[in-house]
Amino acid sequence: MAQRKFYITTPIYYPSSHLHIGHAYTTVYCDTLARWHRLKGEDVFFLTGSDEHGQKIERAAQTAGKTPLAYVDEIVATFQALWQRLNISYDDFIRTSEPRHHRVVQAIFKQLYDQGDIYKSVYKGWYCTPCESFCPETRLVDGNCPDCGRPVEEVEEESYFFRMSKYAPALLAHIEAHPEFIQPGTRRNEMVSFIKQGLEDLCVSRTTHSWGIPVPIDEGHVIYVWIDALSNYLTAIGYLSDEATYSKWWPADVHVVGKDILRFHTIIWPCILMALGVDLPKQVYGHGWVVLDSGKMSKSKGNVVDPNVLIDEFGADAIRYFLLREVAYGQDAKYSKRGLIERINADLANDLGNAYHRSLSMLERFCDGIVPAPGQPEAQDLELRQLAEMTVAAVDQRLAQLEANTALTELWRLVGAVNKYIDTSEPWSLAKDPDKKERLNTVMYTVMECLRIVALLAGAFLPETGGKAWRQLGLENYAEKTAQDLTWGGLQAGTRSAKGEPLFPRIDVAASLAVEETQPGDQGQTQAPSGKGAHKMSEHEGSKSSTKENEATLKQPAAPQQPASPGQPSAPQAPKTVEKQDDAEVNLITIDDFAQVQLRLAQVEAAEKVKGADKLLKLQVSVGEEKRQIVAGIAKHYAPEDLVGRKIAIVYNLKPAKLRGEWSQGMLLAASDDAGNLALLTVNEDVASGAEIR
Ligand code: ME8
Repeated sequence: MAQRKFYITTPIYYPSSHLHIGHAYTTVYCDTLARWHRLKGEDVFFLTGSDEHGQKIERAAQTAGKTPLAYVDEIVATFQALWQRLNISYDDFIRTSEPRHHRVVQAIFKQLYDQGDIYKSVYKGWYCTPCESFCPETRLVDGNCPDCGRPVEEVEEESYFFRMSKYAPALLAHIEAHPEFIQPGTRRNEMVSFIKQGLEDLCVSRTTHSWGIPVPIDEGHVIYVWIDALSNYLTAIGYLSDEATYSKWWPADVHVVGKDILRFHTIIWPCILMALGVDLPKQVYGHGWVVLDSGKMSKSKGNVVDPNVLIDEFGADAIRYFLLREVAYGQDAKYSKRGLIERINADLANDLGNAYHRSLSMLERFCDGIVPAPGQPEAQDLELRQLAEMTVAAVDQRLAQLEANTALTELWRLVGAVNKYIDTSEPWSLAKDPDKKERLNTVMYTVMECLRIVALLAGAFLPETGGKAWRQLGLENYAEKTAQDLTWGGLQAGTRSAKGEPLFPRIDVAASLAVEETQPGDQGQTQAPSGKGAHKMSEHEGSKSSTKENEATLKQPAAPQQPASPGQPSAPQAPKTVEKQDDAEVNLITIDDFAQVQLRLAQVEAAEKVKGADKLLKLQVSVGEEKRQIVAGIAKHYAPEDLVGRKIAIVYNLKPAKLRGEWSQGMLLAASDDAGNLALLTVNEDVASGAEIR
């Protein structure tokens, strides 16, 4: 059977300014689809590029004292650098200033002119330079552009026009016959009613600037934006230059755009294509906006979020994950730095990172780091296997429906199920009983095989992480894997794992937001934290603090000697000098100091001794939905089995640290007296695990 092809495009972005996370979203989204279709063994062509002509760029270059080409060269280089940092796997980057594109655009213009679909007339009306768009007076909003809200300029000039109105009936018929053509479906009616209002002929040339492709039959004119820009989708695949390549890829399987330019792609572009006698793209998907709390990102508001700054701080995959996860199909999504960090901590560090880290740790401890051969599966093993198989199908189905966010939800359901399976099958208990070796092997194999499948599935969304996870499992040649490798049982017994650092360190929310607070010009859209509420979100990060340091912490009393009560005013009402003296003597802290320590109730799910450390116990606890491991110096006072099921108080936002090679993600609280008695702090009433202690 012939190999299926998949041709996907992003919009070509204007190099009039730098790209922000909205542009990054579109491109990451397309990259995910491209990678997924490649994994499925399809022949993929993924196109992106830059839309370089026009008055706006000409003016910006003038202001910068550069030629337009020198100006765009510099900015386009930053686009390409950003795509490299985000691991965008495009097959071609088209620049509209390239000669290959000039030839195609001029030929298209000439054909349309020769067949009478382009004619010369006079344009009189309103023009929005930022949008590169003419606007009928009836659409102006308070005299401003209806799309961007900025002032329009009145222009009158001789122009060429494309007879778009002529193609309206055929376009309507096409939309009706192909309901999948405009995505999301909710936007289809909007487009249909726009067409039904009557399409005006489209102005396709300008004389007010010269930075563009000259009209082939009239040197005083340059071809105006949409014929120039939209034709990039044809140029890049060899239209009019390489028939075989062109007919291999066209029609495009999906043009992905933001909702701002859906109309251009579902009305102007199809009309041009119909006039040329070229098939229409199979689908055009207009996704929603990435917006800020303060509304839309815009240069003039000074609130655009630079993806480079976020990649510097959190890495490419964290940004990719956030964008793909937050933007629901056809909907707008909010970006805030806090939201980003919460996603990283909850989904990447806790769920995904923890699943690998704890599993690989157990494989090392219980199986010498070598994947064992499984024994007879039990019901819960088969259930997990079934879920893994269903997840492969579900991710595929969601991506076929262009829903990257729900595809991730499906994948995370599997990650969550792996964590739960570990909790309930308790490999640490099985490992203690030599009679249960076969059961342990089955459990460990099931876990590792799930994680192998997760690593492959994750690659389309998080290419760096997928590869890293794959290597930690001891596997090779990640880039060469295909959907066939998603079949259950692909993991060979005997594979030696290579556990490394956790895939995602936890981020300290308060510290990260505090950096932002000190750099107001940087990511000015996010509110700086203040007061107790802000600290409540604080979580701890992957830490390099030494074992020694943490053991010292464990031995110290958990609470200050004279803790401030929650109702206490934040500073004593006394003269400053006295206050200072008192503070020093009794080690007073303010209520704000206290608020920095997050205390939570946790439930002990499992406990065991730490090998080679007679004072330490290792507890698996749940804090609400979250699973953590805590190592505590209480082995002399409690037997592991006495702790299971107990609710204990923990310091929730302590930096994780390693104790005798084991991660401790928090600290439990205990009271101890001089006689050597020790008792864990717990609650007498039924309060849910995860509850805050204040
Ligand atoms: O329109 N949220 O280029 P452009 C999500 N050159 N996506 C966003 C976004 C946001 N806040 N802001 C921008 C042009 N985008 C033309 C396109 S195509 C033949 C010509 C994304 O630089 C989204 O994909 O203004 C939007 O359509 C595109 O960037 C606009 O990029």
